[in-house]
Amino acid sequence: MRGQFITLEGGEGVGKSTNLAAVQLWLEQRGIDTLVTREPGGTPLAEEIRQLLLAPRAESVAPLAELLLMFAARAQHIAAAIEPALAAGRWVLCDRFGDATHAYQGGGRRLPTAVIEQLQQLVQAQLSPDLTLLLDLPVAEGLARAGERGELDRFEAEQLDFFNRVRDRYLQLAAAEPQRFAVVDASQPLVQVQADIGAALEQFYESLQ
Ligand code: Z5A
Repeated sequence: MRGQFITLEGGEGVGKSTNLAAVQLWLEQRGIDTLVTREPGGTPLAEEIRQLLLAPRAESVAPLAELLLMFAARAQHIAAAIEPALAAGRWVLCDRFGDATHAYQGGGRRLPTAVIEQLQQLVQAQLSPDLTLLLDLPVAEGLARAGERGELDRFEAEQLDFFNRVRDRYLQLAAAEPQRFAVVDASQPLVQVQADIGAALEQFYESLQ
């Protein structure tokens, strides 16, 4: 049987990395063989593209060039890692996926949705997450948390307005597909965030039985 595809999404500093480990543990405790991966990245070539995308640089990057690089990395990730895992019955847990493109390149960079959807159709075809955990946090709180980490990458160096557009777009995506998204209030203490994530996973798991 084909595996399930779970993604973790959210804006800057919402706690994706922190909670990814908790989701992984939840899956392991149920004996579910899982590929844990991330975007952009997840294969050697896609990780090289990630470095190109995140590196601060003097040359300004055209939004369309950024979008095409995101989808180039995704095409490789799907072909070399995600699809083979799902086809083999493994679950895939991915730190960011296509919703991040709508939020960052669509919301943040203001690229038209129709352009993103065209590339999505080409690269992802029918592939869509079965469950998306969206960690939601006011932008200022996320930036304060992330700010404690030191040097900023090319996205982290963006302005408040950019991150507000990213958050708004994520919430719009979640409202449009409530059956796929579980929105978790990431401003709560970590223990409560993880309890809410556990409840969403439990509900999803039971829906498959
Ligand atoms: N990007 C894009 O533009 N388009 C796309 O299609 C895709 C990606 C796929 C890299 O992503 C960039 O790629 C990303 C969007 C773009 N840029 N940005 N921004 P990334 O996922 O690698 O980068 P990131 O968003 O900066 O994630 P991160 O660095 O891993 O941060 P995080 O996972 O959200 O946060 P964290 O490191 O787990 O937590 C931050 C701090 O908060 C840390 O000190 C924690 O201990 C603390 N924390 C976590 N939870 C709590 C709670 N509940 N209370 C208090 N403190 C907490």
